[in-house]
Amino acid sequence: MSDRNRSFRLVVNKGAQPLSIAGLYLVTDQGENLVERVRSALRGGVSVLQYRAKHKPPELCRSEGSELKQLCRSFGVSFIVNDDVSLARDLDADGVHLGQDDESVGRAREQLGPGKFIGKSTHNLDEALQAEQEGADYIGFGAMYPTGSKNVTHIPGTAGLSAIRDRVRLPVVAIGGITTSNACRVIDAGADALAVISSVLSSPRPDLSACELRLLFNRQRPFPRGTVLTVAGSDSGGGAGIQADIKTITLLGSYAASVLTALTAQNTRGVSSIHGLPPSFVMDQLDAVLEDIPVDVIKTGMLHTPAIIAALAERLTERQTMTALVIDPVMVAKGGAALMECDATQIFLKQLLPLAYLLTPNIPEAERLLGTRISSEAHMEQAARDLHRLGAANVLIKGGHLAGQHSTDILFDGTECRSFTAERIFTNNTHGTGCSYASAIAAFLAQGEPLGCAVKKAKDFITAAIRMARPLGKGHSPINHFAAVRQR
Ligand code: 3NM
Repeated sequence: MSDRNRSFRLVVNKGAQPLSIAGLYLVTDQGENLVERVRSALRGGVSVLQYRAKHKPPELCRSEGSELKQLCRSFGVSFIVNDDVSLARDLDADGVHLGQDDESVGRAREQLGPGKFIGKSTHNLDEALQAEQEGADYIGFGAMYPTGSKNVTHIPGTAGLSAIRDRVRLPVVAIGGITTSNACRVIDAGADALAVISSVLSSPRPDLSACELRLLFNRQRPFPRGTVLTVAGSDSGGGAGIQADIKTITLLGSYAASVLTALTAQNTRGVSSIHGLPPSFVMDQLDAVLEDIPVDVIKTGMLHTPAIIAALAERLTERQTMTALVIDPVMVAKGGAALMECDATQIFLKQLLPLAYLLTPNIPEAERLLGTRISSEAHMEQAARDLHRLGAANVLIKGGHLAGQHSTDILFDGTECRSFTAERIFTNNTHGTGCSYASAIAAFLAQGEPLGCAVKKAKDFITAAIRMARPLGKGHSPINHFAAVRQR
């Protein structure tokens, strides 16, 4: 792929951002509440919307198409019409996508005029080269996998995609059966865009599914790869909090931005005092970062007060686009100091937890959030399911507080539970473990790793960092971020 010419044809949309065919390409389905589901998906990070209105009456196509086009305009998303060149022209769409049986690229270009995208569905190298010769701007290529959304007869798959990739200069939009579980393979095979219907539009949370798929494209970027914003408290001892987060994120190869919620006077023996920051100043920091720096993942740690939690939840809900949120529900320091005020729990449960892409409680935190006792892996699994029911899309319960030769964490993604097991290291030198683990997961997500891989890599990192901790101070020594990264 090294000498691939990715000279995308760009069109400028009425003075707004240049549009391109890359990233997440959403194709519409025939289900109910289409506009609302598309709105949610656009919030999650769609780059291109293709309106595919099979068997709908022309009047409905015009009104629904027009509404979807306006929605795309407000998000800066390219709006493409499937098959129907006249509809594309009437709606002043950004382009049209043609099937093999539709009219020619040249004819469509004549009707739409210059500066519009024309895409063509292809299933093999000959069709792809033919589309290029005809003057298409991009090709659709599929199917990648069997799918229930269309009766596909050709399945060239990722092997077929790799085989055509270096022979075709146009952007390639891979399609067919793409899900969060297989999308990495399709991107790694050379897709410039992923076209999906069901994995986003049949999801109970189109925004989260779109956000998850969009993040995977970061795997193509150079290092430092991806940006994580940590919202947490300062630990003057440097072992936990914002200091641990920034070390972890930076050493693992992502860019770290930070918003401070509180300053703690702290060392390895404990917290001696806390100076909370005014919620309005916490929000000023958040706004300053988000209005300027493209943040891929937000990670939260010590949020301290109900007012900060409520303000953060409100800001994140108001934003036009969604950013993946990893919440480490920090409540009590190792020495017993309260890092979340007691009356904050209800606000946290009601307002912030439902915004979580991933929630990462340890056992005492999960117990406090749910008001139950957790003393086995079966209880952990139940707790993960219960916290998912309260609104967190994915829940990782960390088993470090149980006994035994192994330390097992349980991830529930709304469908299945997965275990992540490592040797238990019998040590007191664990200061900063929770902050660093959640930051490592956030960094790997920002680098385009799917959730299961991000957790596995982060677990390996944190286990090594605990194993290689060196005595420092008179209490719980901090983990060794530097040595753990060198060992990878
Ligand atoms: N075209 P889903 S596969 C519209 O192979 C379409 O040309 C295909 O839907 C092709 O993301 C397909 O739900 C359906 O699998 C894609």
